Amino acid sequence: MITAAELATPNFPNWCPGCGNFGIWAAFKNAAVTSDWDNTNTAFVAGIGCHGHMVNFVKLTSFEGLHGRPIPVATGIKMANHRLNVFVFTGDGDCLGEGGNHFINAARRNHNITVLLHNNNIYGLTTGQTSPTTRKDFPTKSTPDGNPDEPFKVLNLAIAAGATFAARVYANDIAGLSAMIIKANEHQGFSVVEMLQPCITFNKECSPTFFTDNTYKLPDSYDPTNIAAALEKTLEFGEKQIPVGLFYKVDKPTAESEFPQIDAKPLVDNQVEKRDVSELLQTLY
Ligand SMILES: Cc1ncc(C[n+]2csc(CCOP(=O)(O)OP(=O)(O)O)c2C)c(N)n1
Ligand SMILES: [Mg+2]
Repeated sequence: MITAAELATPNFPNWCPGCGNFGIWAAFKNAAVTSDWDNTNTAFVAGIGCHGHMVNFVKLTSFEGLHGRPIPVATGIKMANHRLNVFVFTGDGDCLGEGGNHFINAARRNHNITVLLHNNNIYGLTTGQTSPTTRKDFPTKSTPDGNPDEPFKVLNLAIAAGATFAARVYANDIAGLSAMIIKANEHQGFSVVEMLQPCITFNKECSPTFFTDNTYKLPDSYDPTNIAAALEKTLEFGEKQIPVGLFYKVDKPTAESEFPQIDAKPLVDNQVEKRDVSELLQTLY
């Protein structure tokens, strides 16, 4: 069994004290220890931003690439070896701004990966510009007179694009987030967990009290299999009115299972042998 000590790196996170990334970090490590995720069965990819520093603080096979591109790297890893649990840590800017096209198309294809979306409603690392989830009229460094644009409704977008698992959790609810990460990984398909993350330095509005005061848990009577009801629920966002929990879940074939050569066995298990391709090349002249 993997232990928390084995997941630790020598570096203590340099996130601002009070940053929601600490809750996400703790919840993910807790999920990894509970589920025995180690370097033989798990890999993760992170985007660029404060969230992306996760690669420095969790000792598992990981990759941090270009801004907005963690999802294509993760889908590549999953296609090459679908035995692995594959996670993406991505920011609201990374996932929905620079990487928006990757997000919607990976959802549409139902790649069997788990996207952990750090939604602090701001570009954190670059010190506080408007992101695609910043609320309309909110003043930021890039829009000092107020954001003129409407934000994305993250889970509405995810479900409409084809995500087969869509949930929202407050980042500092460590036990709840940890359980949701495990559930999202168990789901066979494209899972999105929107994590409501305080950025205490560059978004004074989305503070821990803002989230604790205004979130409520979806009731047990809520049916996450009804897509129309789920899409409607994702539109709800207001004072004392931010639902958290599992909004939507449906079983559909994953992208990987649609390819018989991958479904039969992971690509990495195939023997690579040298072949003479000169005859094939002749056909191209
Ligand atoms: C292609 C590209 N564009 C812009 C940047 C500059 N940049 C680095 S991080 C960042 C914002 C990240 O915001 P978000 O994804 O919300 O992550 P957070 O820092 O809030 O965790 C930007 C714009 C970059 N590195 N690469
Ligand atoms: Mg952000």
